[in-house]
Amino acid sequence: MILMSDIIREGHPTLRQRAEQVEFPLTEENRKLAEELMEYVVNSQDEEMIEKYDLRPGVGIAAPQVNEPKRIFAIHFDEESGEDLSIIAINPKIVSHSVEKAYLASGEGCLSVDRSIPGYVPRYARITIKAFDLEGNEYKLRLKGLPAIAFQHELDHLNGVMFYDHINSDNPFAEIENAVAITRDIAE
Ligand code: 4LI
Ligand code: NI
Repeated sequence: MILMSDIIREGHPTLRQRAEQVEFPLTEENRKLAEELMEYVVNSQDEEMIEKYDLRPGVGIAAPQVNEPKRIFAIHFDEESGEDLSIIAINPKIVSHSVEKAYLASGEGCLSVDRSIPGYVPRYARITIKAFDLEGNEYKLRLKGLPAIAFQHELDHLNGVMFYDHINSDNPFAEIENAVAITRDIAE
């Protein structure tokens, strides 16, 4: 299983690389990687597992964060979160997006970033995505709200982009044109 000690932190060059496309059928290694990414996010939202393994909670994690520069990530929102999304995304892409933007009013956090970096991270409010599952079947989804934010955050990791690259360096809390604030807490 993936532990915090397996997660690389900002400054590691893999986080700045463009990750490689994954081929199908999946190798045993890539299947295990994808499943372990999902296992991490599920465990990281479980009080007992957090305590036992000293996990940091997250809703998403991407393969480059465990030093595997491959185009795979997992996103999981517990049913209690009010969101309904649990996906392994392989070779994911955004096929269309809203003009409207959105940002988390509390800012974004990242398992690879051990400090709190204040500021608004502008994202698309709504996206239509395509990705492949473990079996190599392509699927299409429309996402909004927190799932849309998380998807864009994780897709950035596959392109060597960190969330703070998007923060306005002159004024981290500058108003974002045409954007809605997302104020609801993820863990509630
Ligand atoms: C416990 C159990 C306040 C501060 C509010 C915690 C279950 C920040 C928000 C969680 C913030 C769960 C999260 C992300 C933020 C902040 C990610 C807690 C896990 C909140 C997820 C990828 C950005 C996603 C909303 C600096 C590791 N996650 N909070 N951002 N939660 N979590 N991101 N922002 N301010 N990061 O971090 O998984 S997109 Cl679910
Ligand atoms: Ni991250």
